[in-house]
Amino acid sequence: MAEHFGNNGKPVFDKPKVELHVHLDGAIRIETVIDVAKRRGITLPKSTEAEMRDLCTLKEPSTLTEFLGKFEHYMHVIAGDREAIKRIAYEFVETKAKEGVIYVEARYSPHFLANKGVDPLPWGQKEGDITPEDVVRLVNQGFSEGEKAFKTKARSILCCMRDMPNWSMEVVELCKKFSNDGVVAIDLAGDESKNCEACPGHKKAFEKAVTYAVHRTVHAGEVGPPSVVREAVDVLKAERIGHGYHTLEDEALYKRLLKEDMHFEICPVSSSLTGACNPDFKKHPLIRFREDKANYSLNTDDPMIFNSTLNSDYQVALKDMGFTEEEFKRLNINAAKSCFLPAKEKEELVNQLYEAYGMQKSTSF
Ligand code: PRH
Ligand code: ZN
Repeated sequence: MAEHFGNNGKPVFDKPKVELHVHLDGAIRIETVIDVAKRRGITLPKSTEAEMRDLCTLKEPSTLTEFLGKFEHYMHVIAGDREAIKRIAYEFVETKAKEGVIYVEARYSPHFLANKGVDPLPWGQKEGDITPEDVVRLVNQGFSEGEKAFKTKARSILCCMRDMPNWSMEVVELCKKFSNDGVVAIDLAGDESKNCEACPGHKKAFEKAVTYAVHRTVHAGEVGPPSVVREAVDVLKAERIGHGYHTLEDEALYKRLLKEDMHFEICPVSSSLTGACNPDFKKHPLIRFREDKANYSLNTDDPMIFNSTLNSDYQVALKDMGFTEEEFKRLNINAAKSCFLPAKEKEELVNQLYEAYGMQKSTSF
């Protein structure tokens, strides 16, 4: 029987947190999708909220490919609509603030939310007037209004998609253009099970990212083999790894990354439902990462599709893996230290956590 991650009660770590791996488009409220669909006169595949929720969420361990198919049920509602794009960004900050997150890096593909200047136009949309650059501006607006209202800071990571290498150069140019304005890094997301090696388009974009001093994270070793992680680090020059569970299958690579203090963005609930890891949390790679005092964070990935909150991921760590309050503090400080904010802002964030946790800066774990 699958766990129920939804309505999950009291926070297990009721202290300020940092989240580094969450997709904006996987964290939309289903109520918002329904509301926007009504306003735009878009017919949804299901007529009630409960049925829509059922359609859009994964309840049992599945595959990454099936999981990625869930976006098709609702992305056409939000994409290509200024008000909706800004709204999901604003509401996202509200949700994160409620979860006790004080700093979040949210990722999305600007192309997936646009309806102009994108080839092919996603989600069967008709050509409109919102370019990928407009999308970035709209998300920025939603985030900064959200920050003012809810006091949680949100920054963007722009995603290249594994099966859309022709979008990637534009993604890195957008990262550069908005580098002092809301965007902190580039990512490579999508179906690693189908595209094991990064296409030349991605390699070129990540090379450009290095020359532009744009920070880099890559989804790798989520479902793919350790070679994908090696490529992410050695070729794409990733500074953080999204998921990275399968790194453990190559002991030499794992040891090397431990030594280099590579940050792993771990998403426990996600990994059980996408089939990335054994759904038995007692056998989860996170246990090894913790034993080795690796540098990692805990993240939701796509809470709407997993019907989860950040607390679900902390709950799994507490109940199934015996995590302690001290480990929760340590991993959040590591997350803050590995975030992509400029140095001064990062230092402020790290200090904020030390203070909230009642710890000395010199504390070693
Ligand atoms: N692994 C790979 N790709 C993912 C994941 C998962 O962590 N979650 C979302 N995505 C993809 C979706 O296609 C989404 O539309 C896109 O990343 C940009 O957010
Ligand atoms: Zn992800």
